[in-house]
Amino acid sequence: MGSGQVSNADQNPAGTEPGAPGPGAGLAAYGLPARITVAGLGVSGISAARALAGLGATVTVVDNGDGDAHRARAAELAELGIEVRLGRLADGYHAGEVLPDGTELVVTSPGWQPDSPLFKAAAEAGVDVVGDVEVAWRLRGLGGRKPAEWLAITGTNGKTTTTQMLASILRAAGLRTAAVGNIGTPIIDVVLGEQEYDVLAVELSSYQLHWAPSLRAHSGAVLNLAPDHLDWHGSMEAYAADKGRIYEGNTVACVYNAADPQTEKLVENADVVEGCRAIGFTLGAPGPSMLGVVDGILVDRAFVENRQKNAQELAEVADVNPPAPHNIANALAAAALARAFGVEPRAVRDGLRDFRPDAHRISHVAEVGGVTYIDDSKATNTHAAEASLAAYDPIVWIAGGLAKGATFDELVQRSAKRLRAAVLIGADRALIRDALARHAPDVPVVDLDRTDTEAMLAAVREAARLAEPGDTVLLAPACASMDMFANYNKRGDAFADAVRELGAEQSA
Ligand code: UMA
Repeated sequence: MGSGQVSNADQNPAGTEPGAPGPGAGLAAYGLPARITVAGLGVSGISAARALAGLGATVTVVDNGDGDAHRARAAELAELGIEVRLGRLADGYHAGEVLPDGTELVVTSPGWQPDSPLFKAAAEAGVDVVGDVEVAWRLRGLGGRKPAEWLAITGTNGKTTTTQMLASILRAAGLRTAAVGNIGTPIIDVVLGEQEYDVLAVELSSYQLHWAPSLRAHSGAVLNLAPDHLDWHGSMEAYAADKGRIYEGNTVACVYNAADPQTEKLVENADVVEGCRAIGFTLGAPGPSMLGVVDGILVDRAFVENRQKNAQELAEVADVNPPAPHNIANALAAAALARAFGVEPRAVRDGLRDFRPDAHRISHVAEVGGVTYIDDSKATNTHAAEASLAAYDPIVWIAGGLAKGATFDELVQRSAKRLRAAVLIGADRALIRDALARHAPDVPVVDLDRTDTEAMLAAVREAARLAEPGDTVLLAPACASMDMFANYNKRGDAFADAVRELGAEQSA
């Protein structure tokens, strides 16, 4: 881990308060110019456009979409004096391909690929591109109020759960906090909102980190690293490098996963503030400067006096909801960040006890005919699917969807012995079928050649036919859902509906 005082004063005048100027004093005081183009009219673009226009910027929003929803949003922004360019322009280009005249900064939504034509045009014009997280970081402390600290979380899997656990712990400690960022609440809205916070639990995607060059969190955590979003980043190295940005300028703790050496390497490569510590978490007994598990107890050997000899009990494994191995790791990471912020052990326990996981994350749907049905629709990549496949045995596995460039050999190899059977759905199911044929040739496979929404009911019926009492039917698709559903929530809902229908049929 490199050390040295990280100065962000040049890039982040908002962080240089006291005495930071109020909104009327102009955006320049916050490192933001007057004419800004916002790329994307989704959740983050709308938030950025409203905020920047509210602070006096001349804002143009560009978006390649042109549907009814886009037009309705554009009409709302137009009332605020914001120009919105949608769909195809008169010259044949899409709105999102053309840099509006006079643009001094592009604020992009996270989903836009780094090689988008708009960014090429910006580079040619010498115009910077940043994301909404960067804007939020520059604007924190607006009006001279004390900025909340940021405890930041990223990783391929578990970041939303960990962020929610962290917020729950911080609340249990009596702190004013919110879970923000990739989790769905645009961070600009919280930073500029009326409510004041002591500390924010910030979920950051690799996309958001890519576009947030001056972010300097109090403490950061990378939960794990596995290939994902490689089509966006171009390579695993680029993806890891963007994830590693979360550690830049940390002041108290860089939290890494001792079971995933890549995360520790990212800490070693980070440039942090003098005195910032590397803190590991492990499912085994922790060494000094680590959190871990001993005899069913979550213990802290990092934020205790005389850590060579002492350990502090934080909570029991049974306090973690659900107490599956990957989720205990999430809890340890959340606890590490909270402890780095000075939270007492009792609040860690209370916060973990209070936490309830979201739907579609290894959620128990029903038991029908002695078979348990589990919905892990949120398992949109192989790494997440592997974690849930590790928690059950024997399994009838429902998988498939959009592979996003992934391969399935390792997942199938590691999980094969737990599989009773597999039922495949979705556009890229052949990739999973081929991996099963290579590494689990004895596992019966039903390849449902369908991508319609009703296919889920057919998949559940097939799974029920293949399952024996005591088995688990597990929806852990290892793929994105958009080939068949609006999002993973809808896919999980379809699964739960199908299981209920099956239950009704069987009890009729
Ligand atoms: N668009 C274009 N051209 C492009 C790409 C997109 O015009 O080349 C337009 C689309 O028509 C659309 C808008 O841009 O109108 C969408 O922008 P976006 O995809 O960045 O989505 P937002 O609605 O702004 O939501 C984003 C995050 N989305 C992504 O990162 C893809 C949300 O994370 C996040 O909750 C939200 O900001 C608030 O911070 C979602 C996600 O899937 C949950 N994240 C990925 C993940 O968790 O794996 C990274």
